[in-house]
Amino acid sequence: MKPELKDTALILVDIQNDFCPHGALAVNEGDQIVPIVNQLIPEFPLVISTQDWHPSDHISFQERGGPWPPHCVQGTRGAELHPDIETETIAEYFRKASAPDKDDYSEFEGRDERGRTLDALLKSRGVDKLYVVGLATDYCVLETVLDGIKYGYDVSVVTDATRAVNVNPGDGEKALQKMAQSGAHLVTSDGVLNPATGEICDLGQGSGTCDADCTPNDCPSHCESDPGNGVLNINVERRRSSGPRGWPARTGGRARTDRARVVPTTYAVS
Ligand code: VGL
Ligand code: ZN
Repeated sequence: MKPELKDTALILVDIQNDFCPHGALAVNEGDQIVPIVNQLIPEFPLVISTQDWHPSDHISFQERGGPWPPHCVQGTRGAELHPDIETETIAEYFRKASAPDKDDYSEFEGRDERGRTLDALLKSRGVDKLYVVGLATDYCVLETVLDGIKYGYDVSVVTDATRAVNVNPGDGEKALQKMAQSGAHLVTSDGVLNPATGEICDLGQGSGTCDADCTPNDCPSHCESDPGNGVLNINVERRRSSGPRGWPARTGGRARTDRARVVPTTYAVS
């Protein structure tokens, strides 16, 4: 486990057969996130998996006037998690949208086998940061991330470990933008697994990745002293994170976390 991911949970949103190729509500490339998710799992002290879990007469199904073909019907193979997910260290499972007359996209509406909500479980474990992966970007990932922020968590979305339904082209991109605008961090799995690469410089004006435009003036704790050399000094960052002689780190008045924040340039938020 990475020490910077203490108090952090990884939430696997609905990585189920029906949302993967050949499934009842197949998400393009839905299965391609599985190897990435499997790489992320060992890095987190708490891993939680969720399922869309509908009765066969669910209100979201087209035969009842809903938008979707029947999918993730309780007890069917389509509702099972993708078989290649490494489940050994998944600590908790939540299921949602299991009453016939109500649909839910947010996993915060789900319950575990003891009837607990996700928020109650997370708070009982002292979790205050979430990393969200899974299916689909434009529905359950989106609503789970927005709810997570609403419930007070620091939420990161691992963008390459999500895929969108894209009922309308671009829905997935729009959903990511909405998450970022709502305060979620958009990160890549590479940034989580190798935090020295592509770290976001958010101390100076014009936050952006530490690249050739980045000077020590912009981001004194990130850059090597050589102006604009584009090299991250991760050791300096680590030293500063706990501050001198027991004092909190100086952050220029902005809340900071110790971990790397990586924002792919296409989704960069100002
Ligand atoms: C989902 C559509 C219908 C999801 C669930 O998990 O994103 N999408 N039901
Ligand atoms: Zn559903």
